[in-house]
Amino acid sequence: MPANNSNTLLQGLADRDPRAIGKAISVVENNGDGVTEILAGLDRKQIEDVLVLGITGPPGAGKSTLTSSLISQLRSDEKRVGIIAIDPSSPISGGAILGDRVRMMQHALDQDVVVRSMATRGRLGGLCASAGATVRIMAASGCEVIIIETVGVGQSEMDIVRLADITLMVLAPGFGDDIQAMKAGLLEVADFLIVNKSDLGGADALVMDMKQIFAAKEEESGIPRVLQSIASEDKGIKDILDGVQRFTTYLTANNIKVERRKKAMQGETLDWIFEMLRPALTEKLETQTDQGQKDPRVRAKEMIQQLLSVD
Ligand SMILES: Nc1nc2c(ncn2[C@@H]2O[C@H](COP(=O)(O)OP(=O)(O)O)[C@@H](O)[C@H]2O)c(=O)[nH]1
Ligand SMILES: [Mg+2]
Repeated sequence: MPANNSNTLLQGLADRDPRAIGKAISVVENNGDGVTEILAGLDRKQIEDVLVLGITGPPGAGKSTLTSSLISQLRSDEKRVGIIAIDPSSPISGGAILGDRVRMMQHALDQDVVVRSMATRGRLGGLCASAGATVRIMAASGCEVIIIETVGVGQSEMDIVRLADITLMVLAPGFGDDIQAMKAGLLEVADFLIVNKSDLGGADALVMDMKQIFAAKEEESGIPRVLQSIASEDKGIKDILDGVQRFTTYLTANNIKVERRKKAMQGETLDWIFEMLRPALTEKLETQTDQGQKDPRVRAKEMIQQLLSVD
């Protein structure tokens, strides 16, 4: 893409032109012409200021319903919102995606709701390589809050969570097995635990259970981290956004947001280094005639030394 086309696209982002936003995201997803110019030209201040919320939890807990309610509330607060839906590759939630689309339709005509879905499969060992760039493009197009909805707590979801400033884990009564399976990873990734479907029996017991797990976290910041919602009735949504707001202030005041971002950028940079080096290194390996005569670890060390000695 000639430089002036990249500039036109960047101007389109600044103008919040939906076609420019879609085009820019497609260019980064496909590693297309002009990708470097576009990514380098994004407004850093807007990227710095945006709030990225990660929403995760087992399929069926109500993540999409909650996301939709959060969008409605954020829109009535006049915030421009970006949504990145990570389409899980597993067939188990295939049906849910269709449901999400229907629910998302109520925001479809709103120019201040920017929606993009992406698949997890196939890139960087399952994680979605362009999610970070998509966040930044949305930020540059004026989105103030970006919600990333993903499923479960597998490795690729953990990597998506890495992109979020604040992570909300959605649970619901009746998800006992999922919750048991997740407990170990839970404390690591979640900032807030949302007990959704609080209209159903068992919600209070689940809240008590979760409060125990989150006691230390709550004490540390003085902000309640276990919250309840009935997403299907838009209940509890204000409290969640209130908590998120207070927690954002806490993170910023303690330099934690900056630290989280820094770690995320380091991780993403490393991912891209591996992604970009792999084809060149594969080719180099194939031209080596002494195949099988050296231990792979020894050869890897030699190749890295060669790489690092080049300026
Ligand atoms: N009773 C009840 N049902 C809900 C609530 N929130 C969502 N649901 C329903 O739970 C199902 C799964 O919700 P969905 O948002 O697709 O879950 P996801 O797979 O986590 O995205 C849908 O049928 C929703 O209508 C709630 O607060 N109470
Ligand atoms: Mg969903």
